[in-house]
Amino acid sequence: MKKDSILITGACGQLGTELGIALQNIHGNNAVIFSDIRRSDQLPPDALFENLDTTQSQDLAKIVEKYQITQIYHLAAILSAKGEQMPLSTWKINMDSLLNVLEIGREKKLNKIYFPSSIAAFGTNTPKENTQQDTIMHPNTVYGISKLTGELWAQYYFQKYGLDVRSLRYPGLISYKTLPGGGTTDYAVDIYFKAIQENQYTCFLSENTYLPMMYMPDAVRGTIELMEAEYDKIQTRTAYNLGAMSFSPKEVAQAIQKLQPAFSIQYAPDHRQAIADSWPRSLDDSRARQEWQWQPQYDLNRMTEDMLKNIALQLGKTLIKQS
Ligand code: AKB
Repeated sequence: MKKDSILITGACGQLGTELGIALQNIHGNNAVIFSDIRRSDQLPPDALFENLDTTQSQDLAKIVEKYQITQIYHLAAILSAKGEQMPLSTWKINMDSLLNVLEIGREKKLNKIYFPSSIAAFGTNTPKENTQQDTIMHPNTVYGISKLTGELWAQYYFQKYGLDVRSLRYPGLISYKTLPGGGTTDYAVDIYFKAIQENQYTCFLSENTYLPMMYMPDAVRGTIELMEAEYDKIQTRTAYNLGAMSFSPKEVAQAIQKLQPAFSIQYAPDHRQAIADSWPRSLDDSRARQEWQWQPQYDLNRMTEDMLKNIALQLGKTLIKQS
């Protein structure tokens, strides 16, 4: 069988860098092509990189040809909060790039395509607790509309052309290696950095805003497990709910205080509160658990210990248990 050659779009984003490194470990450095509109310092120095704006179909086609690409992880997108500042260009960027990827997948008969969906695909009138896989979906942000539409396009290309497109509805992703940008769940990353840097944090969401969240090692493993699962196991061709934990800003602050009792938090909700309020508070991901045996490993406390330890190391600070 031909060896896989994998293209990651939006590879310098929060998920792309870590996912790309995990894929390099499995397939070898030369089998993974990182691409983005510009290279970031976070990429491994030996990473193969191409400048690519995925809204330009001819540029995408050239790279697919150059590296004889067999799989694409299409991560390039504008996220929820930033998208609300530029709705029409967000729609254009998110949809044109996805359709370009699906079309090249169809034309070149690529083995597999990965497209990330999000909890943003749900909306205000979705039942909030333990949100089901199949439920009311009327997203309120342009990012959410693009994710729901993207799920339907993914399913369409699978049903009509047999293209093996797979997708997950990610919760908020939390990581210390590459920072997120432009999302509503970004507070759950900022809070850990500010805890180490300033021992206090002002949160842009209110204290009892519960949202589904996931630590990056789980997200990377879940994505690869989905992509490596046997074809017949993938019965859901829109996107799978993917859960791990659910918490509020108050609860993450309490988890930090177990390790840094002097840490303090204030609340100053802004325009992102309405976006968070339109999303589920927790997810039912039983379909992913049943069909391809999804199982998260990190809960809030385990993640908090790991985040604080690693950010302190990164910033050259000592994590002292203060009492
Ligand atoms: C965002 O906040 O926009 C993203 C997401 C939940 O998809 N992190």
